[in-house]
Order: sequence, then structure tokens, then C-alpha cells
Amino acid sequence: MKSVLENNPVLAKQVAEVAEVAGYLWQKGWAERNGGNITINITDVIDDEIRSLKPISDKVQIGICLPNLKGCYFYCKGTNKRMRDLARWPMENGSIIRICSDCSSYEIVADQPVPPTSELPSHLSMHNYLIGSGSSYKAAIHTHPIDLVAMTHNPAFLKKDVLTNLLWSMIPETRAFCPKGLGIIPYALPSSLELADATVKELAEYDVVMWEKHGVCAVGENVMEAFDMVDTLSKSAQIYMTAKSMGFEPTGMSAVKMEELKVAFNLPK
Ligand code: 2HA
Ligand code: ZN
Repeated sequence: MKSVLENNPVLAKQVAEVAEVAGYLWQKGWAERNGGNITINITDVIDDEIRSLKPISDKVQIGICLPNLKGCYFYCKGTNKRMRDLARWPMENGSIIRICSDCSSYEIVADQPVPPTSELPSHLSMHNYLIGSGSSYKAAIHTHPIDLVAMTHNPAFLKKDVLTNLLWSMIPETRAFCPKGLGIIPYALPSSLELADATVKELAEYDVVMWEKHGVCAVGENVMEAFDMVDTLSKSAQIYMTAKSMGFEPTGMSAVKMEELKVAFNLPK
């Protein structure tokens, strides 16, 4: 079967990057069964061939109106599809959707009528927010990192920026490459509009947010950048856990050392 990627090498490269990250999520143990989802805003790289495609699905309601997404295109992981399968066959385990002119529904246009992720309301709300705030970010990832999710089962870690400061203090890398820290979103039903709303609110302050007892969402310029931030936070969580399992509380970098990093790397927070 012919793919729309064949005549669009730029889009093909972006989808290949999604597949590469999907493989990492599986290898990390963060993507059991159909766990997690990835979407990328591909509107900038859509060609006339794709723009003229007839829909291959019915119009589907998103459940909310997202005015900044009118006519936008997204590659979305498919609902109930496995990351480990998407890593090898991205166009069989995901699809390209177009947002309709009413801003509250979408149709699938290529390659196959694979219905998009169950977390579509959250993902599209994030993209709508990013466009509205003038951001150049194009990628959104949701995944289930074992260590970070485990930490949300401790109520003390759910207070604002407690985890941010703890994770930053484990290794300079995390302070430097996840410079806005980790936002916390109280538990809400997966796929719900309530979860989507809460996620968007936290994006005003953070690039990575934690859905309590569920998983993280990260946004970035591209899918690799979004993955790297989650990976860096997870590294810190593992350092913390390893120290604890050796029987001691890790000291963490001092406030003075953290401030020194902030100045040296010109960090935003
Ligand atoms: O797509 O991770 O939150 C499966 C999920 C839902
Ligand atoms: Zn999930």
C-alpha cells in the first residue's frame, strides 16, 4: 500500500523520529501494552497531495472546541496500539488527522483509518495551548515511567515543586536540561476533559507535567527533545531510588550549587 510519506521526505523523517522514540519508551519499560501516546503537529510540512486527500473516516467529535487548531494536521498514535509495534510500523499503528473547520471535530486522512489515541483531548488541548501562546513546540508525549509514577504515591512529593527540587538536586544534568521542572496534576480520570484542562493550565509553567499515579506528559520542539526531558527526570529518580536502596538519604546538591548552575546555564527558573 502506498504511503503519503513516500513523496514527503520531511514528514517521513518526523514520523521516523516518533517511531524511534516509541522504541525507547518500550525498551525503558514505560509503555506496557498500549500505554502512552505521542502526537506531533505536522501542519508546517503538509504538501498539496495530503491537503487534497479525501477523509477516510467519519467526522469525529473531539469533545471540546480548539480554535487554534482549525485546519491543522497531526500524526497521532492509534488508540489501543502498542508502542513496540509503532516503533516498527508507524503508519499502521498511527494515522494523520485533519482538524475540521468547526474546530471541534477531526477526520482521518492517511494512511489507514486508525482511530487516534484515547488521550486525544489532552494532546490536542496541549497543541492548541502551544499555538495560542506563540510557542514553536510541535511534539507531545505521554508515557508511564515506573520511577516517576512511583514517586507520586507519596503525598509529600505532590506539593508544588517538591519533586522538581528533589530531582534537580540529584544531578546537574536535570537542573540544566529540564529547567522548568516537573508540574503536578492531581489524579483525574484518564482521557477526561478534566485531565486535559488541568494539563493545559500547568503548561504555562512547565514543559513536563505529572499525572498523579498515572504518567507524565512532555512537550517540546520535537519528539526527541520531549523524550530527553522525561529521560533526564527519570535518571534523577533512579539516582534517588538507588541511594535509598543503599540505605541512606541522598544529600542532593545544595541550594548554593543549584543557584550557581542557574546562573552558569542562564536557566529560566
Ligand atoms: O493510551 O496511556 O492514558 C493509553 C494511555 C492512556
Ligand atoms: Zn496513560
